[in-house]
Amino acid sequence: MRPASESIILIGGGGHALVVLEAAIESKRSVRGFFDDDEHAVAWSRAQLGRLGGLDQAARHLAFEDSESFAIAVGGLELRRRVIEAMAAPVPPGGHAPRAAAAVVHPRAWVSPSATLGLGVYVGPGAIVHAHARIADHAIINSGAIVEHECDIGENAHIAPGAVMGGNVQVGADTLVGIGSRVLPGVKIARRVRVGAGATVLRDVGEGATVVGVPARVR
Ligand code: JB3
Repeated sequence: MRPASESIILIGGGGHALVVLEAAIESKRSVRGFFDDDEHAVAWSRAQLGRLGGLDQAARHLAFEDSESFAIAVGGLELRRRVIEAMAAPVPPGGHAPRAAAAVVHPRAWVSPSATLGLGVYVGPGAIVHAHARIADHAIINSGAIVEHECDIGENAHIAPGAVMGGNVQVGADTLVGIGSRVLPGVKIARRVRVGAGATVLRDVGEGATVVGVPARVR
């Protein structure tokens, strides 16, 4: 049986890692270090968090470490997806499947008791996740974002700082909803979409599209 009070490690050591680190510390989690190819990454140079190895070494480390969970702490969605796949890869001989990813929720976020958060989700300070919203694994609800009632946010989607999702909005996996954008109630945004910063989305958006402007149009 693994100990209950495990520490977490961060996979990534850049700007997004800094905010995940502070949210973890503020919520009384212990963070043991980070993985990043850059040994001078800001998690070390600004926050003095120890570097444990390169990004590619994280899955192997976790396969042999009984007491640690992890949080993906890079912001780029394609790189996050590569890390998710690496964590799901076959376990090396003698190792074990990594612990489930840890959700990191800043104590100044507000998450409704009826909302559900998946594994490895990050919810930043000032964010609101309202009644019966569902946030899938590894999604980011960044600082000050609002996810209204019954929204469905897909795996590894990123709701960027200050973005507002009206009630019953659906956001597909690997979709970025940009800083300060707005999505009207009931709108469905498919997978791998990019919503530009400040856009106002009035209508459904199809897979892989990039939409910008007010009202948002496909670019
Ligand atoms: O806007 C906000 C509030 N946050 C942004 C966040 C969502 O995304 C933030 O401002 C950044 O723009 C971005 O944060 P992130 O992903 O931490 O970016 P950056 O500070 O550039 O750090 C990325 C880390 O991943 C760096 O330390 C790189 O060494 C590493 N990295 C980036 N691309 C990579 C690659 N490593 C590998 N192995 N391969 C890559 O392609």
